[in-house]
Amino acid sequence: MEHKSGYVNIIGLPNVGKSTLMNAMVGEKLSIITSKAQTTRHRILGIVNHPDYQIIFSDTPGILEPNYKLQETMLKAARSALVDADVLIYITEAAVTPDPEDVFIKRMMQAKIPVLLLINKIDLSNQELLEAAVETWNDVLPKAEKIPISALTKFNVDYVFKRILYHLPESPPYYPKDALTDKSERFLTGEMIREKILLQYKQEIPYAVEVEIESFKEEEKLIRIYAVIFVEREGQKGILIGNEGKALKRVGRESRLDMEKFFQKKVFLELKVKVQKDWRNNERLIKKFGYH
Ligand SMILES: Nc1nc2c(ncn2[C@@H]2O[C@H](COP(=O)(O)OP(=O)(O)OP(=O)(O)O)[C@@H](O)[C@H]2O)c(=O)[nH]1
Ligand SMILES: [Mg+2]
Repeated sequence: MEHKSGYVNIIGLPNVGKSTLMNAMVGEKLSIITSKAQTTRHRILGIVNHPDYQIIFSDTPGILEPNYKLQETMLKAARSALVDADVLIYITEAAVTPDPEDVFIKRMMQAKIPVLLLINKIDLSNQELLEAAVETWNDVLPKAEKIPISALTKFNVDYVFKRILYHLPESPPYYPKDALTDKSERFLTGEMIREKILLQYKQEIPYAVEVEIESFKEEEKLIRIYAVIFVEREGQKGILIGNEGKALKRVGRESRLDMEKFFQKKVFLELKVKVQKDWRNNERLIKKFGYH
């Protein structure tokens, strides 16, 4: 058998389970996952290697109407996934009705590449709802293969994997065979911190926060990480730090445990909070934070 390799791009509305699916496929926690919409902000690759194939998954931010500049770059990241895929995965939930006027759905109707339409979270759904969803999608995207899954419980995830392998083109690998992602350790640690913030705070804090890793140094027995958490306003700084610094300490502790698990090594983590006024609407700052 010839070697197979290609890009499998995962798109869908916010919060449908794109990152959960990619992590399940890759077997590593590369993308952060929370119950809040707009958790993923960057396009991130997760690579599965085998002697006979290399599958490059691409997790993307959820498709949304942008309200500020950061969301414009998030939408661009999602759009870019329509362009360079060998297999396209569109994730949805049974209760969501497709809008045939939606730009992404229109693009999928015209797509020449295979589209897998995954109806996720079926552990929360019922047969009737599921059958109705498949019927609706059959009208909208007749050529796409509809597969009910649960990314969380991994129901049918192995079947999706088989379908991807079936469609994957013959090609030499695009990345070295030991590559896991295109993102740096710095990026991944920044995301681990952002995940803890999304989980711990309510309302506007999760969306107003950006994390920058100032320094990441791997020593013999320890990884030493200094991170800055940026917020948009002075008031948010106080909420983030919390009474006697307790809230921030908890973010630090939980992030560190995650990092130690991921890197299999002891981690020293120091967090600082700074105000970067209205960064979400500032093109220069968005670029500086690594959004393209
Ligand atoms: N019950 C159930 N929950 C799921 C399933 N898949 C994902 N979730 C949950 O749905 C929420 C969102 O999951 P994510 O993987 O972060 O979703 P996403 O599409 O990447 O979200 P964004 O990055 O914000 O666009 C999390 O709370 C997940 O645990 C599933 O199959 N069943
Ligand atoms: Mg995500």
